[in-house]
Amino acid sequence: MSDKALEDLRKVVIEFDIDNAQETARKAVAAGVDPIEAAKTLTDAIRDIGDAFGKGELFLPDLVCAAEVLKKAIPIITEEINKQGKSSKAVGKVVIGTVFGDIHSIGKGMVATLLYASGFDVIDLGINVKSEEFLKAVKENKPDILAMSALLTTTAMEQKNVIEGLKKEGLRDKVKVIIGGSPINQEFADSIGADGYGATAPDGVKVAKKLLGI
Ligand code: B12
Repeated sequence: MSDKALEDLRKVVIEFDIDNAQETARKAVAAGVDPIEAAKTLTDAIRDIGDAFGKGELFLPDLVCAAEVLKKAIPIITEEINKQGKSSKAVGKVVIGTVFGDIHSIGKGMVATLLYASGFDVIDLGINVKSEEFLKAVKENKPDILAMSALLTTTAMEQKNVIEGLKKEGLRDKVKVIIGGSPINQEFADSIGADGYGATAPDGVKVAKKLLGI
């Protein structure tokens, strides 16, 4: 039953079936599918769409429709993750956002959800977040961790701009910085002076906890 539910979730993405996205996600939850597994299935499916777009086999409207499917399905899955996961006491505070020039929200949203479900207080600044806005949020909220997402090779360097801004403002040693997004890897994270990198949302939680010694 749960394999069929996962198959159906994959199908709504690759068939751009926006109308059935919510219903399919609800059915998956009702069938008792592990919500993390469900989120991974949706992610893998949209990555395949992205790869086909990268190869010129699909076009921008296809990306938009696949993203719409995820936007409808993910909230139902994340609600379930939250229901199952949230512990009562905050283990730390995170400010998170997608960097300036970048409007990709889905991966950042998943990282935010899993951090929340793992007990972190999460302040989500959204997408297209300017360096100044990250710095202001760090000053005002004093988070333990600043998490940044970038999905474009052209916006990845924005993560470095923010780290440089933290240094200029004397804030660099007050917050741990973690980064992620499809063009990011450990080597890049090291090269811009980030404290951690996660390839997936669960990795993000692991690295955040490790940095705080939890
Ligand atoms: C959906 C999508 C869109 C949607 C976004 C909708 C939305 N609300 O997010 C729309 C259609 C708007 C879009 C637009 C564009 N896109 Co787009 N998009 C994608 C696609 C297919 C999927 C992204 C996604 O949501 N994946 C699912 C999530 C769950 O995965 P994820 O984002 O990678 O996040 C995971 C990890 O990376 C990690 N993670 C992410 N952030 C963080 C942060 C931290 C701290 C940590 C620890 C971990 C972490 O955890 C997440 C969960 O496991 C990708 C393909 C791909 N392979 O990524 C292309 C892709 C990213 N897009 C691409 C492009 C080119 C564009 C456009 C420029 C297209 C255009 N010509 O206009 C615009 C750019 C707009 C802009 N200024 O940002 C390229 C980027 C190429 C490059 N290397 O720069 C890709 C790779 C497609 C391709 N193969 O060419 N896109």
